Amino acid sequence: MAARTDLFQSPDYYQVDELLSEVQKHIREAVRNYVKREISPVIEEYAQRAEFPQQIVKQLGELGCFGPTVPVEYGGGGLDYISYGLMMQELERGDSGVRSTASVQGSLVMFPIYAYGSEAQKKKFLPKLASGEWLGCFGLTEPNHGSDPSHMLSNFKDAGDHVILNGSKMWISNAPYSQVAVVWAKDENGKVYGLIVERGMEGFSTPTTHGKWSLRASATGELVFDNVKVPKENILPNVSGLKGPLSCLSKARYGIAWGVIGAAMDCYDTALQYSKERIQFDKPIGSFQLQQKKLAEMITEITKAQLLNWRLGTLMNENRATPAQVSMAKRNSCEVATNICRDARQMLGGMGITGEYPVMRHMMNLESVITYEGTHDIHLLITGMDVTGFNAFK
Ligand code: TGC
Ligand code: FAD
Repeated sequence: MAARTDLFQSPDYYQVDELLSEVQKHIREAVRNYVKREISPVIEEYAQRAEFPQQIVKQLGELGCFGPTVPVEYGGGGLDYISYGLMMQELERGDSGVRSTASVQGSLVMFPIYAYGSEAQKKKFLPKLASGEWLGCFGLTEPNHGSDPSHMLSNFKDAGDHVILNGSKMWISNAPYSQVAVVWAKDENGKVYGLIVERGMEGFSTPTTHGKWSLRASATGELVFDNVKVPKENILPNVSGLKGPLSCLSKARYGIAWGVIGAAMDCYDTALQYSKERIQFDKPIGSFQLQQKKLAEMITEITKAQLLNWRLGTLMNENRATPAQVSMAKRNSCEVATNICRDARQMLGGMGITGEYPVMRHMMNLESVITYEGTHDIHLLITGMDVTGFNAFK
């Protein structure tokens, strides 16, 4: 398959660009150019082969996509949340797996070490994670506890200067290539803590998950802990309880809300161009009302989501965004993006199922994104509980 030339033109129907600062636009441009240069030409091949493009780890570190909101003194970017959102939008415009690599590293590995770690932990881990020298992963989900992590079985017991960790985690992005895993497990009193588990610790393994039809260019695996000796200095000292992992998820879900709109923008742009070039019944298919309805609805939903994301970013910058607001944006963006990618695929007819165009890859990726970081149903129930005060989970 020939390398794809990326001719993406970003839709901005309501001049949302005018809401962005020059710095934010500059950051977006840098990431967009990186995606055009390094991701779009090769990502389809990696996805077809179900292979993780390992070179992106260093590249994303150099570009500043790991921990952009972490302070500069720890190797982060010291940037605001809208800049972070724009980065995720551009990366996911390339591929959800690329954005996944960045959002796991920044929001799920660097953020908890920064927010809840000791000074020694921050100094040891953050600069290497920020630069891409090390890759990290986040272990919360277990084989029998996905939406309900409160019943997790992974546990550790006190053994003097270290603890003994047992259990397993499933569906862990980046796991097979990670040097570091932030793992959530219960102590002897059933209280949840975060542990930094390092590759090479005896009894720790990360088997790869095979056979995915989605996120094929992202590496997914298990984390298996068989009496792993974890030094006590690797326990995050400043958080306990489920709010530790859940607060990380709020940061990552925010990034996803922006990210999937990037994928939707790519599908819209592809379908729009195709509709002007593809002739049937002696006319471009874009001149038929049914195809125009799809395009009109796509650009309407993209524009609404861009504005919602921008407003949420403003609230994040002011430290006023609630987890329920983040859930609403994650859910809305995933729904909108999933529908847009499906419609775009239909507009491309038979060509829509091939790797000549990015649409089917985005469409399949989004089936994971609408499921991870809290399923579509879970986010609906979070909104439902927020507005009614009634908990419908249990
Ligand atoms: P609940 O009693 O509601 O909450 C326990 C404590 O946590 C607090 N909290 C939050 N804090 C910060 N941010 C949030 N989003 C929070 N949500 C809850 C809460 O206030 C409470 O604090 P405290 O002080 O009272 O103890 O917990 P619950 O057991 O009833 O569960 C609630 C529920 C179902 C919403 C939650 O468990 C949930 O969100 N489940 C979904 C699980 C999930 O999202 N897993 C994601 C795994 S990671 C992943 O998918 C990575 S994919 C990465 C990629 O490749 O991009
Ligand atoms: P389940 O929780 O078993 O849910 C099955 C169905 O039941 C869903 O439709 C759900 O909405 C519904 N359901 C569950 N509870 C309720 C309820 N109370 N009311 C109504 N409906 C309900 N996890 C990590 O920890 N780290 C990672 O890096 C990570 N990466 C991932 C990468 C990929 C590619 C995938 C697919 C998953 C990843 N996950 C990761 C796991 C992901 O977060 C979980 O898959 C997700 O939280 C759902 O859990 P589950 O798959 O066990 O589904």
